[in-house]
Amino acid sequence: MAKESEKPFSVTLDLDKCEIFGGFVKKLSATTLSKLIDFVYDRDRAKEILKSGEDPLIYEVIGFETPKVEGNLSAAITILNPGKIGHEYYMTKGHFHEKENTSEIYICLSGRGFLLMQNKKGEVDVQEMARGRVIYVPPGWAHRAINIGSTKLIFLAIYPSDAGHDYGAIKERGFKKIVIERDGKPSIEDNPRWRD
Ligand code: PAN
Ligand code: ZN
Repeated sequence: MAKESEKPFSVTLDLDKCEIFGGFVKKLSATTLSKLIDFVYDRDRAKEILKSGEDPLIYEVIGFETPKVEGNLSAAITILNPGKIGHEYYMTKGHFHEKENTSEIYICLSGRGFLLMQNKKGEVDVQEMARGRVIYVPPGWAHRAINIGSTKLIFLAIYPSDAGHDYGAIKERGFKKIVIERDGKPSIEDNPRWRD
């Protein structure tokens, strides 16, 4: 078989089942609560859940990654489960791209959510995620998906293969905003842990 990206290839994205398979597709990561704990707001609650012996699966990423050289693109779906840690909805860690001048496209396939974005100037943007929404993440904007619904939030991300994922800043400071359930509804609020 030819190496990824040396030759054209195709895979299947089942738009009804929201599954991707074939060719170079593989599971790229699985994130359980123990891997997400440094990114959540209510770490005491997260510790309680972990102490009870549970380490729930929060999300999985499945797709193909071509070699990390300029000009290549990769594509992966993220399956983000519904749920909360305390009042905070399940979410991805969120990251800046290591290579600053790289953008990304998110195509939502199923579920309901928000894509929370923030740049280094501290500007924040939130886009709604629902089947059929296509969201552009410009260069320099960190991005985190949040599942505010009761079903899986599934989206396809297409990104430069050499973009790289920088989780450091988000791990340290989080985003300026958190998304929590208040009075039974999603609410975008200031992150009390945020420091300028
Ligand atoms: C996505 C994300 C994926 C998981 O493919 O990597 O949704 O989120 P975290 O990487 O923040 O854990 C993407 O944005 N790629 O660049
Ligand atoms: Zn990204």
